[in-house]
Amino acid sequence: RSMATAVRKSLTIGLIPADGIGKEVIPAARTAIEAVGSDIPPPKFIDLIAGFESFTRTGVALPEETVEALKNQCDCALFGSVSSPSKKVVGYSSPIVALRKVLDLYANVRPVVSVSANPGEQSLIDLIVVRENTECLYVKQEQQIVGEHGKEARATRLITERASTRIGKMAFELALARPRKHLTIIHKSNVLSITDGLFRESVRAIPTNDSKYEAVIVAEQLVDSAVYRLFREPQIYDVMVAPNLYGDILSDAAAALVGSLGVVPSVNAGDTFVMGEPVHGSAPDIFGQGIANPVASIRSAGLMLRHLGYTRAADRIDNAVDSVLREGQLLTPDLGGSAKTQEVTEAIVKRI
Ligand code: GGG
Repeated sequence: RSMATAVRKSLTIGLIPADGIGKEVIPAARTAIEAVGSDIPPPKFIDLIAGFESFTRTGVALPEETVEALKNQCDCALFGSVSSPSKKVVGYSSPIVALRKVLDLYANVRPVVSVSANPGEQSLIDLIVVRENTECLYVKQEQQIVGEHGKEARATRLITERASTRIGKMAFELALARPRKHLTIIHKSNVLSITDGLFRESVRAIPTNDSKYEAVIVAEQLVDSAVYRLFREPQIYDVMVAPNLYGDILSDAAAALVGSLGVVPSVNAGDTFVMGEPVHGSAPDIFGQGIANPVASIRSAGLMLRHLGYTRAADRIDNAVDSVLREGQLLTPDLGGSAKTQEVTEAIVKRI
């Protein structure tokens, strides 16, 4: 689904590497964008700050200047990865979760695609996880009290008809544009009949209210059995739409089917803005060694350009990545090789 291509004299892209290997792979994505030349308007890059490191340095995880620059100066953005601590840190809140909300980037579109043996051949795995990006348990309304039997922790899970319908529409649009036109709604409404029930009903109602989606074949699946079937027979899936937490987990799991989290891209998309983001996290265990896989970020840049309507540029990026992966000579350690981030980036850029 492409955002209408406005005629632009230049394309201003906010770069937010954030934490850990985000600092190594976002520069790689920038190089790939620069390599597409006249297939996009001349790119201008604005370096922006966010992350846990920013919080420890300045006390602010998502500076106001970053949000203002994204809203007022940028056409799109690329986000790297963030290292939020697993324990509550007073005053800290995840900047990526906040950014998705403040920019109303309500859809996280995560294509999980294996590289085919030969160019032009059908990929064995070719699915898209469409993850709702603004609510579910990620509203982060948690509290702990001391009850009759000791500590009790509670979290609010928010599901609204509005958010479920708009993510559902995004998923229907994506399914409609694909050859199989198949959509699976993921939920757990046998247990969570009110929250997941509303998600399921809202998505199910979409083709009833709009005949243009009648061509889409709709299936549904409980999230636990969806994970099982994803591992057993991934080829049954085409587009999967899920509430926030299930979508997060499903897409990381699906990444295992295509080699590594290091190759899976995403875009955070709203109606007026798009932000590319690799699905992987900040990988503190390998940060600083120059061995992070740049593919997920480079593909995220391509996906972002595709979303903006720059199809040729996006195709060139995807084809270059596929060709390097297919040749298999330059692979980072997550894919069993020993190549460095920079070597893989240079090989991709050469092919773009
Ligand atoms: N690029 C995806 C990413 O950073 N994943 C790690 C993640 O989801 N972190 C959430 C957080 O740290 O707040």
